[in-house]
Amino acid sequence: MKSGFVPVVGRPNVGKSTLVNALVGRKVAIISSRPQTTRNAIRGVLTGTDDEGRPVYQVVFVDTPGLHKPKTELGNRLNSLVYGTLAEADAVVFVIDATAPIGPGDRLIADRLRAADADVVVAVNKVDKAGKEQVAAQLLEASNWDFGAYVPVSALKGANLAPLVNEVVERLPEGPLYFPPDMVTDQPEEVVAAEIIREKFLSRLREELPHSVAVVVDDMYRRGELLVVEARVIVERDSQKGIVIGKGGSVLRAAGTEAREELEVLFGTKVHLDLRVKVEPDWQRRPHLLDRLGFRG
Ligand SMILES: Nc1nc2c(ncn2[C@@H]2O[C@H](COP(=O)(O)OP(=O)(O)OP(=O)(O)O)[C@@H](O)[C@H]2O)c(=O)[nH]1
Ligand SMILES: [Mg+2]
Repeated sequence: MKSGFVPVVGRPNVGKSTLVNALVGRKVAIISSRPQTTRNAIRGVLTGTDDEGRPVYQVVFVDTPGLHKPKTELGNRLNSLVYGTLAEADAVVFVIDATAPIGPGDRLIADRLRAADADVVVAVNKVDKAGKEQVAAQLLEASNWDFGAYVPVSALKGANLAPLVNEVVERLPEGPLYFPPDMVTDQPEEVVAAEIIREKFLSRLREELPHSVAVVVDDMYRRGELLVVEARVIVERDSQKGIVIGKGGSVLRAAGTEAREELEVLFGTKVHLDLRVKVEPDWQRRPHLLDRLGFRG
């Protein structure tokens, strides 16, 4: 059976997480229109089966943070995390955005992938939003990199994903089932819950603020019919605390309600979400706080 680990890499906001979710058929990673949404390596497992339901291949996609010019210690750690995933890669999906010109950021990643000797499939994403000529020009320019395959896709519409999967599976070695066939992600429930909560704040916050927000779930436990989720929303400054809470608590309430509703569907139970906002000055720059928040150096 063909199986292996396949990091999905690219610049921020090109649609890596949307693509991984579409490939595995479930939301394993949160999405936002803000760059630098993803902050860890998230495994999304796709197990292909034959007519009798027997596994015939298994791709462990690894969604990764967008590669960017780091401005903080967090940024440094996220970039090294991505490059670290290349060490265990059997193939790599390199995502570029069909609606934006190929830039120095994309070229830098292409160079790093070549240096790592990775077996690369380039996914030209967002073709639903790009003109035919734009897509053709993009494919032509990207083909200069001389990677293994180039597949235009729309992660959002789920278009042309089968050819992408075929190109990936073709590149995998013979290997074992790394995960049970029905398992889609190996993220702990606390992490999934924290990410869903963070997602609800990202879309409500402007400019640099989304980067300043982290969410930690401290406890999850049953109380009668209820699943109680205790979480902290961490920001970097007092002024941000006000924004995250909103006028009369409006932002906190709206984000909290939306998060609770999604958690209820996900866990199949009524949820009580206990959200507190806490200021940790400059947490993105402070190594010991990053350690505590789970961002390994
Ligand atoms: N039109 C269109 N939009 C897309 C597509 N894929 C992703 N998007 C949008 O692009 C934005 C970024 O998507 P993400 O999946 O969060 O991008 P990402 O590459 O994971 O971003 P980071 O985690 O920040 O690196 C969101 O607003 C998505 O809805 C696509 O195929 N078509
Ligand atoms: Mg992402």
